[in-house]
Amino acid sequence: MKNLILFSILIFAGFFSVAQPVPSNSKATPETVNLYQNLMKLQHAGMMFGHQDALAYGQNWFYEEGRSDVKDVVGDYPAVYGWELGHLELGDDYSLDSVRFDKIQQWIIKVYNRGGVNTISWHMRNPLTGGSSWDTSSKKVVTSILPGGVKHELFKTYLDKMADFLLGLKTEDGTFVPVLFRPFHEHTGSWFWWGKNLSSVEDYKALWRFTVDYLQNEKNIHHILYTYSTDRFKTREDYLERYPGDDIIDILGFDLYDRGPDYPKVLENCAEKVTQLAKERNKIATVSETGGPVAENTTWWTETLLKTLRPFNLSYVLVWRNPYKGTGHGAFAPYKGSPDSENFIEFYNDPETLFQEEISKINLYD
Ligand code: BMA
Repeated sequence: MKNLILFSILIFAGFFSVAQPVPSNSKATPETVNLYQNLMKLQHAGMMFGHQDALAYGQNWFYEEGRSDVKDVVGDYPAVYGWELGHLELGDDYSLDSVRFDKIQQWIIKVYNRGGVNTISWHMRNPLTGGSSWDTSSKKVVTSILPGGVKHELFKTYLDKMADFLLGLKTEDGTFVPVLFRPFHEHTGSWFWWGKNLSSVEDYKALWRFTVDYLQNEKNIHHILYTYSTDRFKTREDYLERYPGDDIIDILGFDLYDRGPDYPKVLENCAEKVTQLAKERNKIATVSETGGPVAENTTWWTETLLKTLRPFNLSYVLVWRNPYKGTGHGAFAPYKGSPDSENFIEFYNDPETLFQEEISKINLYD
């Protein structure tokens, strides 16, 4: 039944849409254009589930080929896979979460081959101070990396490394694998060096515009959909304050974690605003990061997350990582034997949620 509804919507949308929306980059590869158009249609049919670092490690394992904590619980993979590229800019072999970059490339290609969706985040180090993404000791970082700034050349080397990584995402027949790219995220907060109180509105927008222009025009990279992703916000104006422009952004998202009783209300407000803004602009809408206290609130998946998001046309909701042995924070997705597993199975079985097996049948890249 679930699949029947899904296919009917996609076929109907395919036959009757007048002008198909296109990604912001007029040189986007055919697979990227197809992904964009199919994600647009799919967000009316259901909401994909995503998990950060899903294939790399889980609560109690690291690098076990074919494994995923979500799969251990429901027998199916997530539909969306998040990957973190922090420390790529240093020329390191490993991400800040200890995952090899060459393995991430292999997994991204594997996911593409089975019809899943890949999204990349980048907790880039502070190019001015040499500290981490969370080093907010200077308000001059963004200015310093823009053209004319003292760290501009250094920043370009960061982008060069990102470009090399992205250009390495190629299948055996030479097709570039489309990915969603979500840099400079959570900028309505002030915990990263690119955050609200750390840079001016103009500089933040200029940072985005330089980055996209450099990757597209200097590096000839055309297999990316760009995601603008705030943290919590109240109004449409708040959301759009630092929006760099419809001509470079494809996906409108926000990150919001459940850290207290106001979560459902705030989530509802953000989802309502973002889906509306995306609709007006012919763009895709997402909850680009979330996570709840699932160890204690064991019905969080259906009673909090799904109940709140069900009314909205969202492409996907991605939960953050399950750190190996709980280092740093607890697991945001279920894992074998986790107290929320039963509720997650209910979430999985709900017609609204989409996982790998369902989206494999559609072929988002065709
Ligand atoms: C944060 C935490 C950190 C991690 C970072 C980048 O939210 O999960 O442990 O290093 O994201 O993935």
